[in-house]
Amino acid sequence: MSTHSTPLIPREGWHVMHLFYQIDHSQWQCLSQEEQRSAKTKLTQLVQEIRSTQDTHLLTYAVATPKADIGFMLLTPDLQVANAFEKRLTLSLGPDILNACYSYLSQTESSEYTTTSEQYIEDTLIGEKGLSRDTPEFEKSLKEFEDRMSHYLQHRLYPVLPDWPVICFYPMSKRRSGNDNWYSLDYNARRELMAGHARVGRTYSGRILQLITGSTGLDEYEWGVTLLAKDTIDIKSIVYEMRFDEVSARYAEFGDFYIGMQLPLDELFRRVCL
Ligand code: 76R
Repeated sequence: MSTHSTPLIPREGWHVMHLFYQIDHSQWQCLSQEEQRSAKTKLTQLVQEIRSTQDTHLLTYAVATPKADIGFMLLTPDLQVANAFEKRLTLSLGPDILNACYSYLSQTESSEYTTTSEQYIEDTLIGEKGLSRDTPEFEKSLKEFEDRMSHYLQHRLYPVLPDWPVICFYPMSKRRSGNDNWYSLDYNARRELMAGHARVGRTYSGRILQLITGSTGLDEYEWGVTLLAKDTIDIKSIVYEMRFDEVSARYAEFGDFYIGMQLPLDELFRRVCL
C-alpha cells in the first residue's frame, strides 16, 4: 500500500490559506534561550522549505492589532501539501506557542465576468473602433487583447504577489435576501454591474494589487479578498469608494478585516517580541 496521500490539485488554479496566529508569550517564556533560538531556526527553515517548493508562495506578516500577531498567506496547488505545511507552521515554534485565531481557505479562480474575445470583438473592435473582421488592424488589436488577457488570467490563477508592505485580508459574500439577491440576477445584469465595479477598481492600478479567491463550499464566505498596497490610505479609499458602487452597496456582505505588514522573518520575530 502506498504511504503517500493522493494529491488534491484543482483542475485549474491553486489552493490559498490565510492563517492568523496569536502568540502565547507565557508558554514562550517557559522555553530556555537555547530552545527559543532553535524554535526560531525551525520556523525559518520551514519557511525556506515552503518557499522553495514548486509553484508555492508564502507571505509572512505582522498583524497591526491584537486580532492576531502573525499572519501567513500560503498559495500552493495541492491541498494535501497546504494542509501539511499548515500543521507544521502551527507547531513550528513548539506546542501551544502559535495559536490559530482565524483562518480562511479559498482557491484562485478565473472570473466568469472576464471579457471574452467575442465580447471584445463585438463591443470594442466593431462597436467602438468600427473595425471590420479579417483586416490587419482588426487582427492586430485582437491579438493585443488576447495577449493581455492571457497574461492577466495567468496572474489570477497563478499569482506571484509583490512584497508591498501593507496586506489587507477580508472575506465577503454576495447578498441573497429579498430584492437584493445577487444569485437571482441574470448573467447580463451581473456582468454589467461587475463592469462598473471593475471600472472603479482599475483607477487603483499601481496602488492596489487585488487577488480575489473563491471559497464557496470551502469556507464561511464566498470570496477571500487580499489587497496589497504601499500606503494604508489606498486600502481605506478603495474599500470606501467601492461601498458606493452598486455591487458592494447593494450586494456585498463582509467578514472581519485584518491589516498586516509584510516583514522578513527575522524582523517579524523582533516585532512580535519572540
Ligand atoms: O476580470 C477581472 O478580474 C477584472 C474585473 C474584475 C472582476 C471580475 C475586478 C476588478 N474584480 C472582479 C471580481 Mn474586484 N474587488 C473586490 C473587492 O470591498 C469591496 O467592496 C469589495 C472587495 C475589491 C477591493 C476589489 C478590487 N471583485 C471581483 C469579485 C468576484 C465577483 C463574482 O464573481 O461575483 C469580488 C468578490 C470582488 C471584490 N476589483 C477589480 C478590484 C480592483 C482593484 C480591480 C481592478 C483590477 C485591475 O484591473 O487590475
